[in-house]
Amino acid sequence: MRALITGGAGFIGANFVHQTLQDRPDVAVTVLDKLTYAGSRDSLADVADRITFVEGDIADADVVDPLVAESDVVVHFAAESHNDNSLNDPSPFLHTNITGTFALLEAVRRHGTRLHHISTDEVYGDLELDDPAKFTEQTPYNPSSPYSATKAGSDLLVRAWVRSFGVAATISNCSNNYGPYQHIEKFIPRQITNLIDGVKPKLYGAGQNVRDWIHVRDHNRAVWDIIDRGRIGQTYLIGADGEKNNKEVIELILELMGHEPGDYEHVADRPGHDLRYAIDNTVLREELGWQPQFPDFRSGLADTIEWYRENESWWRPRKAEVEAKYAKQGQ
Ligand code: NAD
Ligand code: TDX
Repeated sequence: MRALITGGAGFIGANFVHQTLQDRPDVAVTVLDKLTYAGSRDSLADVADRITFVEGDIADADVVDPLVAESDVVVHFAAESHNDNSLNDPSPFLHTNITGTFALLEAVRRHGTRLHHISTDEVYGDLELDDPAKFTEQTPYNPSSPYSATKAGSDLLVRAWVRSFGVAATISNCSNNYGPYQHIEKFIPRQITNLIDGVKPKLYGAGQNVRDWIHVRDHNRAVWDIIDRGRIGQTYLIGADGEKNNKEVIELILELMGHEPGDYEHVADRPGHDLRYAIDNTVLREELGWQPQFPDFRSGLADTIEWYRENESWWRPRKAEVEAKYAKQGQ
């Protein structure tokens, strides 16, 4: 089987490439990645001789078409992925998330290639903190930010191409991932690398916002389960019952890195900041038999801290620029 992995030089995609090479020796891997600020060849350096790497834009039909033609499955991770960036400049989010997904859909339509589209629980908007409800596959779309609106748009394009043109696609909407190779603009690696630098972690607003954390390897195992056994046209929610508020996460990072739990600072809140995400994973568990292998957030976080300590050369070149951008935003 030949798999075309878009966004394979990003956080989740790079982990997916590593896991696929480890667990699926029958799969030949091609990565298509534009190498934006978020992508890094370094994330694939140790497997460079085992994959085909193509630097290019998913919105460029001339690049995409021959790659899709020679593939059995397209696993579509490529996206602009950071909410804060989408508030500063939504334009690349429309280009990659909407126009890029459209270009891939047209290519899989032409060549009859199977597509799995990676999306986010943020398409459902947010839940109240005291609401016992969780998102299900039936929750209506209600995105809040330019990022989540463009992801919602891309999901709806996929659904329309399945219904209108019979494209063989599935969609998954996952909660917040953590683990190695995550860009240091994101919440958890930003705080870990701040502490390594002797800087206090930064909590947006009061820090009561809840995210439903899942280890990246558990997300990616679910993606293979869906490619192997998912029903065409179906949406699957991926989550590991990992709800925590941001203050709890910062306190745990502080504790695991040997600091006092209160040793962080409050910074400006994110405009339109979603309150709570929570995934009901019943369909994934019952239909596909998926179970998380890393359900213990504390030990997964400790391993992640260790990874950033041991791989400073991977993140160090980006740190000053990321923090300068946040400083301008009062964050
Ligand atoms: P990331 O920002 O770390 O990586 C994105 C990758 O896509 C980068 O390598 C970048 O170079 C590449 N890319 C961007 N624009 C491109 C283009 N036009 N053409 C080709 N490549 C392009 O993102 P991530 O956190 O790994 O997220 C991957 C996917 O998972 C995204 O679709 C995101 O919406 C989804 N997702 C992420 C999370 C999370 O917690 N990070 C949770 C749920 C869903
Ligand atoms: O310094 C920070 N301090 C802080 O309190 C940063 C960077 C974030 N936060 C808060 C904002 C969020 O409530 O932490 C939470 C997590 O923030 P992000 O890492 O930016 O993630 P989020 O906005 O929840 O979106 C993530 O999960 C869903 C991914 O970036 C998306 O790609 C995915 O779709």
